[in-house]
Amino acid sequence: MIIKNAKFLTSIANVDKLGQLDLPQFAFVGRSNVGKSSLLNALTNRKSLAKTSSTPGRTRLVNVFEINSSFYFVDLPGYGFAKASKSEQAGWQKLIGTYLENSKNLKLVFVLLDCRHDITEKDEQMLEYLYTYQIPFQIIVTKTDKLNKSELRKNLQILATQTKVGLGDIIAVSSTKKTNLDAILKLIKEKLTKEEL
Ligand SMILES: Nc1nc2c(ncn2[C@@H]2O[C@H](COP(=O)(O)OP(=O)(O)OP(=O)(O)O)[C@@H](O)[C@H]2O)c(=O)[nH]1
Ligand SMILES: [Mg+2]
Repeated sequence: MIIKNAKFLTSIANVDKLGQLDLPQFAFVGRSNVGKSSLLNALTNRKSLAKTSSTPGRTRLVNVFEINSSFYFVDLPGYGFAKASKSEQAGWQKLIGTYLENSKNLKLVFVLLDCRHDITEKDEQMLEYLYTYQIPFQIIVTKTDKLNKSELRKNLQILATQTKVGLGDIIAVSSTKKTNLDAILKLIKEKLTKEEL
């Protein structure tokens, strides 16, 4: 899979507008600051298609990017952003939930976890939610450039146990170093039919 072109399509703050997305979709979820927007940029080879920030809570809307005129990348707001007010958090949660439950064209959800941290209660809730609604997902472990090989191996084993998936079912990437992005692109290709590509 080669990403030839990527463009920002729209930002959605209102759940009513979500039904208008008519191409296949791949969504990125994970706690705030885990690297969702950075991964999207790395995959599309664009420096700042999706806005990234060292300040958590940067992405507050559902941002939709059109790829190769054939599918969408959907950058969802990060959960567990401590500084957001309760009502703000509840609003995002509703937006994310409504999106995930109602997107008929949702092919796969990438659930991002930071290789340096244990999974949080919010991550567990997200995984349970995806199981409950039978939404296909793929665990992506991010920021692998931040650890040495043996630390990474150890943490991947821990994360595999915590998420109850096999170690082989985890894709570990670095957006900064552009490591292992091919594995994600390959998966995307597999999820699309010939007509959709
Ligand atoms: N070293 C390293 N830093 C990364 C990597 N990916 C993201 N970062 C950094 O992590 C911070 C957060 O990245 P974002 O991509 O904005 O995270 P996000 O998940 O979109 O965050 P929200 O929009 O707040 O939910 C930024 O400072 C990035 O530069 C990576 O692979 N390696
Ligand atoms: Mg973001």
